[in-house]
Amino acid sequence: EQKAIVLDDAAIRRALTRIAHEILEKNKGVEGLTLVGIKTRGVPLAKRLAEKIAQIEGVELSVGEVDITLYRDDLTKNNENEEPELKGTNLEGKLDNKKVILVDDVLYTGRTVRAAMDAMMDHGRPSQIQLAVLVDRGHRELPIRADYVGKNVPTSQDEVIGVKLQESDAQDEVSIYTK
Ligand code: 3GP
Ligand code: 5GP
Ligand code: MG
Repeated sequence: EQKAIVLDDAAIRRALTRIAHEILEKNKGVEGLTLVGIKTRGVPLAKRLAEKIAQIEGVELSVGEVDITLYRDDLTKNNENEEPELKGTNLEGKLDNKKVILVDDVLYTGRTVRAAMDAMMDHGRPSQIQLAVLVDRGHRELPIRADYVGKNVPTSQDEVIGVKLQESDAQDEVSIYTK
């Protein structure tokens, strides 16, 4: 239960500002872009990136949501293959021919991102999908990588990343715990 802060509120703000600039640089502006947050904490992060991009480019991108409910044995034991389960989305018809920036708080095994990509493909045909995460904690089990990373935090299997965001936790802070 020992805890160290890896990103404080200013560091989170700077990381998101940098990622907003990287998104604009890589895509040469906002043309054809749309943001999709993975619930829960990917959604406020996607909204913050949309705000930053609006401040820089003067264009408000839309922000969609995907709900990937995890049925993993570390959380529940409802699923034999340990794949995250898809739940509702509000993406109907919004992704066709769009370059989607998928946003999540923590990237770990990659199974959540894989499920989110499945969900999006069921709701349209994006021309491209890019991935932005606040923290990459390693331990990938699939060939998935992020295009934009707030901070790489190498973890051991018995460590967990704590993510607090103003919108849900009244505070912005990323920390690392030992279980
Ligand atoms: P989030 O939905 O706000 O992103 O996965 C459900 C929640 O559990 C996530 O919140 C995440 O922050 C939290 N969580 C903490 N540690 C873990 C972990 O090791 N695996 C998963 N899947 N979720 C974790
Ligand atoms: P993955 O599917 O890549 O294993 O895990 C990614 C999802 O699980 C993210 O949406 C994230 O919220 C959650 N997750 C995985 N590991 C952690 C962690 O150490 N801390 C937090 N806060 N979330 C995690
Ligand atoms: Mg998450």
